[in-house]
Amino acid sequence: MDADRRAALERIKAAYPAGTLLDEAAVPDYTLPELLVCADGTPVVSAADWFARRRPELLDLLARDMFGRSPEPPAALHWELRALDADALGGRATRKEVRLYLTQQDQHHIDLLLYVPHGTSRPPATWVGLNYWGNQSVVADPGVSLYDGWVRGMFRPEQGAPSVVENRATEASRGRHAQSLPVERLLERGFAVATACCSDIAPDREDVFAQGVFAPFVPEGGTPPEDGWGVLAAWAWGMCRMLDYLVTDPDLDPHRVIAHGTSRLGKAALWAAALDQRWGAVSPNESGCGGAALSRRRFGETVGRITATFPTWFCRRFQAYSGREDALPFDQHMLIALAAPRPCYIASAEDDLWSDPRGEFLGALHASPAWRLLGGEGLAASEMPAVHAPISGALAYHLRSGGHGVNAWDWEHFMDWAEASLPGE
Ligand code: GTR
Repeated sequence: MDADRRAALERIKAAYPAGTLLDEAAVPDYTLPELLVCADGTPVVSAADWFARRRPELLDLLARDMFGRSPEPPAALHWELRALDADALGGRATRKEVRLYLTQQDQHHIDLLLYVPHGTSRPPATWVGLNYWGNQSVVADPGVSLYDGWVRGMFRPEQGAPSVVENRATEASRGRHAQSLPVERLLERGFAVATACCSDIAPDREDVFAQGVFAPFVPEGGTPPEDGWGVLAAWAWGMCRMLDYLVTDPDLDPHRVIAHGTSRLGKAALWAAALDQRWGAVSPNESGCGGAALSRRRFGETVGRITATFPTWFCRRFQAYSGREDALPFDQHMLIALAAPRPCYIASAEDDLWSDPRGEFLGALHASPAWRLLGGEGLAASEMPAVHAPISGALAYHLRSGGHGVNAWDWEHFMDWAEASLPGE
């Protein structure tokens, strides 16, 4: 490591809260719970064992102690096509705005935006990612309805007209966050893309349990039970409701729908793929603590830190593991393994120490036995790769240069991987 890089790393580390573990040498010894041994001690030796016993057991543990238990899909789910433009984006795609009603009385709905590219030889694969600032924020298309619900304020001051004023998106927000879900580039490469605002499912704020999908599904309108779903589980569940619609749309290939998300939305994407095996693939980017990074390493963001800062994200039982990571009956390699044998791309960024890039890599590595058990291949390397040297395959990993976020370099690799690893004709 040269002197400039060393100095840059020191600056990055100094910006994190005091007491954050940021040195590899300080990572404590730990033993991961066995992926392929059932709770009763019997080994998991076949795909049948995995699907009948181990997978449901892990899903239950992760629901009980971490994400919280979600309701069954609502029987009353129905939808309405509210707008259709077969000539969107200069004739390159068909745009649909679909309202998903979760209850018969329309107590709550999710507004889904879908683009389908023109000129593909067969129904396309679809990327699905939630957004923070409304559907109009990911694409500069004046035909998209401006989101009128609550959105987060901006973290950083923006150039030009503000895209959020008093927690409402403005016209200036159109296309401002296109890098997070690059609709036009995805269409250009022949993918369909669907999005919804995460606030439509559950706004990321303290009083969330009286809002969003919690309102109709947590009857008392109060705090969910100790093992009841948190915000990440609600987002994951909401993504699965989007999938309920997407698998019925004749313009799309129902077997090639990819759950994507960066950071907190990446944690939710992983849980969505775990909950629902209809997802064809999953792409969690910089999902960090509570996502792909091993909790027992305690590197960067820890269970204690995340549950204190974001008490609504997980179920309340997860808080009991603050500082007690070794007592967790699982670790995050097990969450990743629940995606097996489907394609899964774990991605990290070199300077994003808070998300623990090595912990994310090790999560993928230790999930590999599930892919091998199910007839596929695990991660094709056992050492952390260099920056910008992706490990390709059904279970893929990359480390990008730079900090937290998602950029065009990430996306080109995600798309290459999707083309190579989703089922062919
Ligand atoms: C951070 C949080 C991370 C990650 C990130 C994000 O504040 O500590 O776990 O979710 O936010 O979503 O950008």
